Amino acid sequence: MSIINEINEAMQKGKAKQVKQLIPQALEEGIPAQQILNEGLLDAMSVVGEKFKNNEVFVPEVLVAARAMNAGTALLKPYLSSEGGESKGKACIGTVEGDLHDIGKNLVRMMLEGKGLEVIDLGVDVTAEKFLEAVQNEGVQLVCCSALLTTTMPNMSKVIDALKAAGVRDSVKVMVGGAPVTPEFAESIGADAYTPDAASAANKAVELLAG
Ligand code: B1M
Repeated sequence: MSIINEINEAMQKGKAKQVKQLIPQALEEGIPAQQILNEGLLDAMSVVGEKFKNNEVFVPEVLVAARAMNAGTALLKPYLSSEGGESKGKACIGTVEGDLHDIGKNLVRMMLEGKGLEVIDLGVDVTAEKFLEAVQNEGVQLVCCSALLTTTMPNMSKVIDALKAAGVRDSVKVMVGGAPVTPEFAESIGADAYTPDAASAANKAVELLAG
């Protein structure tokens, strides 16, 4: 079995320790970090997601897979985040109120940092007020909201409303994303940008801050 398949299998089984052992080996073999992320970790998480949808696995299994995923992405971070240097701007990122999914959000943060942005990670279940505080108190220029549930997606709109009510909407850019989010939804709530994945989010962030 190839090492990528071994990572994929360990990931699906939620074996974080094994994932952490295999990733450095794969890197040593010269496999690019992006390939390990896509084929080893993200593909495995899609399989877990499909099984979850079909009631073949349940929350505990998904949770251990998520832990393995976060452990794996942490190891890949130095290889994915390459640009560094002087800060290109300040962003905050969080998963919106009511939503505890953080894997995608963490990947987006990692890619933004890789593009040289300073990023304040507000975590999960972040209220509109917390996003607003980051803008008012931390000098944030870009607000990034992630949502994975159709039920929490509308809370992105609350973030924009809070920025408007406080009179700071025009001084920041707002980006939204996450599996259920669409470009139409982003436009309907008045976000500045929607991107479908972490890499395009990072490119868009640089573009928005430069503009
Ligand atoms: Co949940 N869950 N979950 N879950 N979970 C989904 C999202 C679901 C689609 C599964 C399913 O039914 N097939 C479903 C949502 C259905 C819906 O709303 N339509 C669901 C559900 C129902 C639930 C619970 C309600 C289950 C329950 O309790 N009965 C519950 C809700 C808890 C809560 O949030 N309040 C729940 C709980 C959990 C766990 C805690 C067990 C765990 C999360 C652990 C964690 O994150 N630390 C979990 C997981 C892991 C999933 C699945 C399996 C995987 C999500 C994931 O991490 N994907 C998911 C099924 C699936 O997606 N196939 C599912 C990998 C990740 C890299 O992708 O987050 O999409 P994603 O991020 C991508 C892009 O979307 C984008 O870039 C990322 C990388 O390229 N992106 C952005 C994300 N944010 C962005 C922001 C941007 C730009 C791009 O700009 C700012």
